[in-house]
Amino acid sequence: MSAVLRFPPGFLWGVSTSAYQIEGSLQADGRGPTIWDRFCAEAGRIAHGDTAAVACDHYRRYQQDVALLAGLGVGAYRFSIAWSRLQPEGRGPFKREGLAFYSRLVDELLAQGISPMPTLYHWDLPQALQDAGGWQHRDTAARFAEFAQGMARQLGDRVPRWITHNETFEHTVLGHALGTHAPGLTLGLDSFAVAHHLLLSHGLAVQALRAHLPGAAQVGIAQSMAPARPATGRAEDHAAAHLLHLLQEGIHCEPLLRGRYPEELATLGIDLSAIHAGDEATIAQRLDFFGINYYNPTHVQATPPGSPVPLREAEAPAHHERTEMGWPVIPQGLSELLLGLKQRHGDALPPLVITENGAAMPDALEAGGVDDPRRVAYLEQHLQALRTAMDGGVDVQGYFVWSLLDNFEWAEGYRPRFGLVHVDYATQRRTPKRSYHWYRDLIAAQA
Ligand code: IFM
Repeated sequence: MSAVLRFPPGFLWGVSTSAYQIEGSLQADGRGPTIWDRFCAEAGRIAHGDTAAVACDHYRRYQQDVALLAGLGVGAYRFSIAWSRLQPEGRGPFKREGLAFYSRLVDELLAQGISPMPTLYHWDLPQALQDAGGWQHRDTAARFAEFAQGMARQLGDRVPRWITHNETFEHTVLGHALGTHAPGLTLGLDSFAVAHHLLLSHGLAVQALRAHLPGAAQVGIAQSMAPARPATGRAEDHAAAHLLHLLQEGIHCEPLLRGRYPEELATLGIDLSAIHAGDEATIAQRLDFFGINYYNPTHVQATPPGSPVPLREAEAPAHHERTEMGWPVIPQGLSELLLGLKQRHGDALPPLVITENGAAMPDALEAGGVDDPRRVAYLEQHLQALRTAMDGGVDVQGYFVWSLLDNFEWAEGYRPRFGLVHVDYATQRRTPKRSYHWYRDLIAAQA
């Protein structure tokens, strides 16, 4: 183990998953339909017509998956709770069966000495709430706070760390601005109301959680963050990169940390009328930790004048290695991001946790095993970059690999494999990859 991969005592090692990507059993125990069920049923939305109907069958095989977590030796497991298993229509009394599932999962984790870290919303809105206006509608924020309160009441005695949302930027942009994710809306910059209501719901949920959790419980959010890089030296591409920074960190980070959207937003012609008096203060609840999901910097190009959206993602320079998602491998982007956040936000920045980092690689199951040296190299290089940022004064308290299992990668279906554990979808057989053993050894060596 190289010295650079030594982390402070108490550093939290984990892995992440999300409900829709692994659970399957979409009809079980009275679960209500979600926007992703509807989206997957629409022709042409998901690669190869894949659906999450079975996924990793985790709903029925969770004990086996907790055993895999125990074998890894992780201190914590980040999973998400499927809102529509508790409230099939997004409101009303909680279903006993849904509660029983997450309660059993939490107990199983605790029995193995693994700290449960649930995310309350990882993109799977109950369809009934979408039918009532979804995140464009302010009332959805209040519904989410009620859901958070119910979960705190039910699991608060056993769950020490809570995450409200996963990646409000991606959910806004892919789901509501560009339409490549559920619910498939193409609102462009008019999707700002969605972003605002997601952030507002976060603030309301933090209040609801704190009102019902023991004092020591920690509450945070997991946001996708990436340095925005101009694709060329052209002034318009620099302006596009600045705009992306504003749309991502400006909207999805600044109000959380500073209680204000950037003033520059008003100059973009975005309709900001969704912001009511007092909302920004509600959004800026104190955070015990700020979760960062990092994969790669975004290279940005301006689109021609008159285009429906003012910028687009460009190819990264050709010399970068690429993952199966086509994403460039740029570990220094992580240290640049973290040091930049520290510089821009100073003491307003809570302790950070890397809530997702990982790579889809061309894994093959051969002779009963999966040799994935490129994933090992990816993780090792990103941990080195993390160490660089920590040595530079950034307070990072944990690191979670995306993902424990190969799983349903949204619009990309099952082709990209992100797991430390290979899943044979025909048999549901789990095979730990070389990266699983590598991560296990890394965690053990820290102890
Ligand atoms: O699979 C997703 C996850 O749901 C959210 N963050 C990025 C991952 C990889 O695309």
